[in-house]
Amino acid sequence: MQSPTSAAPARTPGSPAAPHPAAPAVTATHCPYCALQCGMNLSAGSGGVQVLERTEFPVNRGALCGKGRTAPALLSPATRLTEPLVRGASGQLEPASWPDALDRVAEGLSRVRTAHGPDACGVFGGGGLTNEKAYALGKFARVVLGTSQIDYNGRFCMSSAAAGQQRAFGLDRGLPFPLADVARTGCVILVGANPAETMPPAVRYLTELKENGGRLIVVDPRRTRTAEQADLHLAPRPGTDLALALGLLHLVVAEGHTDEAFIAARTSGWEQARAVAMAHWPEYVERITGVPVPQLREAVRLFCTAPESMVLTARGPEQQSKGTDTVAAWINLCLATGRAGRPRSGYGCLTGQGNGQGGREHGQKADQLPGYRKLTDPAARRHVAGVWGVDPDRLPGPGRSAYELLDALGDDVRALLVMGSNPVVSAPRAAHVEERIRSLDFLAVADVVLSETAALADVVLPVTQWAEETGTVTNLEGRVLLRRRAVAPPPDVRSDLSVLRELAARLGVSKGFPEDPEEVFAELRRASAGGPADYSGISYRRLTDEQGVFWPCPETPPGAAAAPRTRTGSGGGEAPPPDAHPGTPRLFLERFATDDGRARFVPVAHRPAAEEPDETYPVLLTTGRVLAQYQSGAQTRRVKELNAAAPGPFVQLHPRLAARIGVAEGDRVAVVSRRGRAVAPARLSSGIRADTVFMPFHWPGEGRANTVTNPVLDPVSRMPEFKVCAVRVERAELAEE
Ligand SMILES: Nc1nc2c(c(=O)[nH]1)N[C@H]1C(S)=C(S)[C@@H](COP(=O)(O)OP(=O)(O)OC[C@H]3O[C@@H](n4cnc5c(=O)[nH]c(N)nc54)[C@H](O)[C@@H]3O)O[C@H]1N2
Ligand SMILES: Nc1nc2c(c(=O)[nH]1)N[C@H]1C(S)=C(S)[C@@H](COP(=O)(O)OP(=O)(O)OC[C@H]3O[C@@H](n4cnc5c(=O)[nH]c(N)nc54)[C@H](O)[C@@H]3O)O[C@H]1N2
Ligand code: SF4
Ligand SMILES: [Mo]
Repeated sequence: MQSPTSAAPARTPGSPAAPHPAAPAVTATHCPYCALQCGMNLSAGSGGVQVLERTEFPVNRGALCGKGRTAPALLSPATRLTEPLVRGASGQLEPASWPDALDRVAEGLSRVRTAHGPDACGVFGGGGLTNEKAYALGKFARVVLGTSQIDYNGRFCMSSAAAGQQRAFGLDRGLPFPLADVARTGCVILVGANPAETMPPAVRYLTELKENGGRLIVVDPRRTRTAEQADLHLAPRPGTDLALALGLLHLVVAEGHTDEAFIAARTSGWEQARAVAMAHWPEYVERITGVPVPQLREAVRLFCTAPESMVLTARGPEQQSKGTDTVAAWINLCLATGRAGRPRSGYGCLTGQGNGQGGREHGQKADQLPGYRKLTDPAARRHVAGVWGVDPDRLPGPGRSAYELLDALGDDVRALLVMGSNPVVSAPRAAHVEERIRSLDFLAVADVVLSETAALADVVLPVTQWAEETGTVTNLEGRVLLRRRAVAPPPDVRSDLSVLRELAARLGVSKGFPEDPEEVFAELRRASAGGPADYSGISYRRLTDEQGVFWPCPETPPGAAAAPRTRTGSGGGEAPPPDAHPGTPRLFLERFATDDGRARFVPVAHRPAAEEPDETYPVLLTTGRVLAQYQSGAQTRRVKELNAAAPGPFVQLHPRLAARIGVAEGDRVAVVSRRGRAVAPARLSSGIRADTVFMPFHWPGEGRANTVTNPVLDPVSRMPEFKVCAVRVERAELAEE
């Protein structure tokens, strides 16, 4: 078979002209993994696919982490799926033809729909899917299956930050400013984010911040590689960020750092928020968080004496059963000090997946329609139904959130289509989720590799990936980018868009599911027009010429003057066509996106984590990432270099805790919660609180961290509490004897 890594480049919109046969073609594209969406050049020649620097792309300026550098390994037929698989009479997955496999999926879904109604068919998407795929998947669920039961893994990612920003600002875009602004502010509080491992090329903005005289404060229960670079490291108990932020706000007020003019002119709700914060005395906050009062004072001093400052959160404070309120508390701190809606100041969230931002804007979320519209808004339903050519009354209402959907499998929801996620490894209380998935009447998975979830499917559809297809993604800055096809896929894999088109046709909808991503994007533009995330002024053409366009970017009506240009700084890219809207690198500079234009303080109070330590489960578990593995590991565990760097799970614990339970470096330890038990080698480190252990979640099997995690949900965002649960930690042999 022809190797996809040596295949000729395909001609796609924006790809360079056909190269000289001897010269390897070079295509400017983007990494398949995280939300930074680093620019890279791919050279496809007889020697295979090489990753080359793409220094002119402003976000990473040529730098890549090891995952990006080794990404071409995923293109190899030895790594990835190359043909459809169906479960045969023997119970094994066996190769099948595409028509057969697609027929089986259509039959499986129709059977369940006929027997149990449309809501018995579920769809589970992913924040790694391109905008076009996310859009088509949401449309497929609502128009073809007629189901309300669609959600996606982004619910596990930045949903609390999204909900918090919506409440405070009336709009959520990961960062409301280009990442480059971080280097030009005076002080950054980085809360529960470890970019040194999760977005290494972004660390240079923190380095530049310090070179420019700015200060960095890191809030993390572990002294991470990121925390090591901080001027001040606060190490709270997991699950206490809300109290910490309130304690800081208390000190802001007590020490006279509030910006009364800003509060009066641009916010509402201060009195109530202030009253709650004043009840959170520094000593009380020290008791809850374990952060000493002098450190709280120092943080307030650094944050407030800088002329401008920012708070950036990531999964640490967000993946909690009070993540939305915690984000509100950090936003309150910014608002009270006038650090929002101004140049080089503000609150931002570091989104996670390649299209974590765009993936939540175009309709694969349970309550959303394209353009970040609400499924419950009659005007939004009319607009999108108009674009889709269907009766608005026939669009289903909001469905269940991701964990609730997984929990309902086998009961109310009996068939599932998964596209772009591996919940067997990544969902909370994963043993239960796996058992629910096994109890389905029918499971179809479209994936690039045989993930742990795909391995349970009745039908596995092998699909094309990043470098084999063109599509748009929206990075953590809200910058819409064109990821270009650079190589031809193996002959027997098809795109997700083609899968949806074929399934729609088999289920009786023969129009409205084009396979060409540019055609899908053209429809997405219309569907998003006038919505909060307006993409209507963005085209593949513009994305080819410019270094991304920041939404909102409405289409300027012919003859109308273009909106005034916003200063773009070094993050903005080249000039757009003269009559086009320039996009919006910076939000909220004049007004917030609420009805009255004012940002809203939300009066939030501390509450404990859902599970506090007790005699049986005396230790806290928190979870997260390591540099060389990505998410459920479905992709990166298949890359030799990455596996060598991070070969398996571990339990990070403090030497004092290790001594107490009689564990030495490398011993197998069991981490046991009310949900289950995970076992992995001990890694002793004084860089973690002694009341807390940490496990990365990238592996299946006995070291699967999510066997242990707590699926309790945030009441607003429906985010599970991945970052804190109560556990017992013991030598694995003890329990096995
Ligand atoms: N190498 C790598 N990079 C990735 C990914 C990956 O899987 N691997 N995934 C991508 C995705 S989708 C995402 S969402 C991002 C996530 O990026 P990050 O949010 O940076 O990653 P995490 O490791 O989940 O969590 C960050 C830190 O939160 C800390 N933490 C744990 N509990 C708490 C707490 O209660 N409070 C506070 N303040 N901190 C706490 C952890 O110790 C950890 O160091 O990374 C993206 N980049
Ligand atoms: N304990 C714990 N658990 C967590 C977290 C945590 O911090 N702690 N973090 C959570 C977060 S933030 C996230 S984002 C989730 C992520 O967890 P998952 O949703 O499991 O994410 P991935 O491992 O990236 O899975 C993506 C799957 O889609 C496939 N894929 C990639 N590209 C495509 C494509 O274009 N089309 C299709 N059809 N498939 C594709 C990949 O091969 C892979 O199998 O994990 C969550 N789980
Ligand atoms: S930081 Fe993220 S986008 Fe950049 S190379 Fe690494 S994984 Fe890819
Ligand atoms: Mo994520």
